[in-house]
Amino acid sequence: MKKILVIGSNGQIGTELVLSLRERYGNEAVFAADLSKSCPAIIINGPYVQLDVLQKEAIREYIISNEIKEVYLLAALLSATAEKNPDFAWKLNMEGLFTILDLAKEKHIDKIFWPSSIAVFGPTTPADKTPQYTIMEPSTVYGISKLAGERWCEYYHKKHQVDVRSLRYPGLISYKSPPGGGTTDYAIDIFHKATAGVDYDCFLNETSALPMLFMDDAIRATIELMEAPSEQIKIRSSYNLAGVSFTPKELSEAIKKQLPDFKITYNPDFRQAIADSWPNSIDDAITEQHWGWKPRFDLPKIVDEMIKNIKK
Ligand code: NAD
Ligand code: AKB
Repeated sequence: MKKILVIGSNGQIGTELVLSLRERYGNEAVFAADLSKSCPAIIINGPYVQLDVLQKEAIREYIISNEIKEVYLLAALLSATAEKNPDFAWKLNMEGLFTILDLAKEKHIDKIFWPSSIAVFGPTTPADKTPQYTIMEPSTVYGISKLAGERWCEYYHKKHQVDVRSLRYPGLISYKSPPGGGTTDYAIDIFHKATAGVDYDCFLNETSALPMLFMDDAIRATIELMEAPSEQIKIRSSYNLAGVSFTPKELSEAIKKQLPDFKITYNPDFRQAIADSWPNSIDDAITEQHWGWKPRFDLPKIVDEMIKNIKK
């Protein structure tokens, strides 16, 4: 039995990734790890351990003694939280990555998944249908850490044959666990307000188009990438990943088709500048070519799923 560790298991992605990996590989094969002492009820169906990714020796000892062979490293500060604490964001987002890359370099781990983000792009990047290879001058500490991480992943792969795989996730939309402090979080908050019959005051302006992806697609992409034969993974920095692209106004119009009384107002805050520096939409043609990626959820389908499940 291949043993898998998900670090940052209690977050927006970790919760759903742990559940999907356990369905696929068995509950006992997938170890969840996060800062909190107790395991959240939603992932209680398998092993859980309290681990701080910044405690390098504890992480090394846990992975080596439990013979963990695959690591999904999700622990990070996201864009909005990172801007409030840039020093710590840089430390958290980089140090954990080095600890895991080094374990793979020393052959303790066979495979790593580490997520990048559309935040690697910046204000000088072509904003529409942003290609895989383009100008990358991120202006947020989060984006800088993700771009540096991408370069280190590629470096460890080339120099030390580390099997590290990565996706540039867009904003991820989900209902099972709350988002962790990003700029795209509005596209989740809005559904909770709309289904509760409450007006939504959006922290981005009505015309801010951003790339987004439904969580089911993101989890499927992650598992497909990790299961693809190594020779198909020709990009070892990180792959562009596209789903849908919409503005807050377009999203609110789509919600109003189901909840006609829903009202939105706009009150942009510091996150507007972050959104303005990111692409409007992503071109992931190379990703599709290399390992066959295709999203399944368009905007109407996302709206249906979000409203239906939040109401439940
Ligand atoms: P999140 O904030 O919801 O979850 C992160 C988890 O990491 C939390 O449960 C937190 O407790 C844990 N964590 C923080 N510090 C830790 C530490 N020192 N040791 C162990 N665990 C720690 O974030 P998420 O949305 O699930 O994102 C996961 C990863 O995916 C991040 O690297 C993020 O940059 C990336 N990503 C997310 C999105 C998105 O829209 N959610 C988009 C692009 C990239
Ligand atoms: C954020 O908004 O910070 C994240 C991301 C796109 O990386 N959702």
